[in-house]
Amino acid sequence: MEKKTETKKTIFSGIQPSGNLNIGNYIGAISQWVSMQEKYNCIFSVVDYHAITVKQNPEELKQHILEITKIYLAAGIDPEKSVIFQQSAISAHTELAWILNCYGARIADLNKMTQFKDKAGKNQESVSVGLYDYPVLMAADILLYDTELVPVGEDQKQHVELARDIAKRFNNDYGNIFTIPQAVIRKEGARIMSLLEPSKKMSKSDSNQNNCIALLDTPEAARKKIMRAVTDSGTDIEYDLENKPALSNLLTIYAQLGNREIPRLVKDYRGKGYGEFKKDLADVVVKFLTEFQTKYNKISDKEVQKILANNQKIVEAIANKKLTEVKRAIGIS
Ligand code: AQP
Repeated sequence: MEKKTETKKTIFSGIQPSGNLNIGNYIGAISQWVSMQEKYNCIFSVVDYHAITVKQNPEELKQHILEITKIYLAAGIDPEKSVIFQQSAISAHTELAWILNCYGARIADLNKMTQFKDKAGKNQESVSVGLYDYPVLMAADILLYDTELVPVGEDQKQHVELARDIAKRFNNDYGNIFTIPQAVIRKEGARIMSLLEPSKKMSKSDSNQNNCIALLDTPEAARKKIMRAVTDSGTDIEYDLENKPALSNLLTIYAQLGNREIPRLVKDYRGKGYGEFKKDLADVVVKFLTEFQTKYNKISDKEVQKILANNQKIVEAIANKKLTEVKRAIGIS
């Protein structure tokens, strides 16, 4: 990372290695990060302690940690400008999370979290305590680095708001320790929906991977998924979230990955059918994936391990400084 300057704001964000990263993660989160690198001090984490809130296969988890780091790099995160690190390597994250569990977070807050309700479903009593407490660890991730901006997809907005509330409560009791963060959510593409069930979010841990285009899907597989994606009744290509949610989602993907404007696309496809639209969209997705994977395949495991090891020291120093400040404030250091 370039030297932290007083004039540059710090941004922090992360993704959990809980499955195959997909174009939703790319459009909603990673693509925003890439464009913010010049202007901000950037810290991006592979948040593996978040992934284990749901049981992971150890070998797959190990693989996904390397994979995500490579995806960050292939997407354009420049290790000369931004810091990429593995969350579990920095013990300050879990230490601060514990302190915030005690001082700042409330049961009433966690009970409101929609992601927990969605993920736990009917099993709220039997899922892990970690899944319930996930937002407090996320607050710790953010608050450790005096983060001002958190670029995320729309589903994470509620968690960033909780981090703000926790920081404000803590500051109220112990002085001005934490910077109050703010979520940055893009206007278009903040919530890419599932291909077969457009009422739900495209999610990397979806048990039906036909709902998602993974960044590492083969072009042929991605093409098939697009061609099989559900569409709405009618024949016109229109952007109408209420009446044509499936098509609106496909138009958003087209616009984001093909670098096009939605109104222009709607104009270009006037009088044309869904079949032609989907075929062209598949071409756009295949082109994007092919270019992305060419970059991805050039990055070695060794290179990734070296970046993670080097950055551990940089990040540890920042995180430990904040943690010490917090411990002093509450009287345990
Ligand atoms: N469908 C989406 N559209 C736009 N943005 C999305 N993000 C996730 N899904 C979409 C954003 O990508 C980042 C990933 O965050 P995460 O891995 O910490 O967890 P998540 O939000 O729960 O993402 P997933 O893909 O749904 O993972 P699983 O299935 O493991 O829970 C965040 O910035 C998120 O907003």
